[in-house]
Amino acid sequence: MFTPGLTSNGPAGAAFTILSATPSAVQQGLNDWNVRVRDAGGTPITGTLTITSVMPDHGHGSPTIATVTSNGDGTYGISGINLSMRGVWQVTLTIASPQMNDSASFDFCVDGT
Ligand SMILES: [Cu+2]
Repeated sequence: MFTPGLTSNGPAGAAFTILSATPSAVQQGLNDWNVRVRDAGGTPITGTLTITSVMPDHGHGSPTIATVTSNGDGTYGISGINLSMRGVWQVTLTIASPQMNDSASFDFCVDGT
């Protein structure tokens, strides 16, 4: 279940937070998120953010690729996260920057609309 502010921490200490989402509840189909990445001390991490979305139970990913835009302040806009089927999705965010490399995952159950 998605709630604004949902955070997942990576093994290197990065905190990936979904600040807001459109639609506000994760839905089957296209989703847009605003994401913040900080290190364990709360410093924003500006770098290259990538996203993957897969259905572990089905062995496939999204049929189209999301677009990530860095706002230059440790926040990122992600558009077109394509959760194309009902079921369990694992969405992984990965940050690459001179400060840190890390990744963390979110698990969602998409129940259709
Ligand atoms: Cu599937």
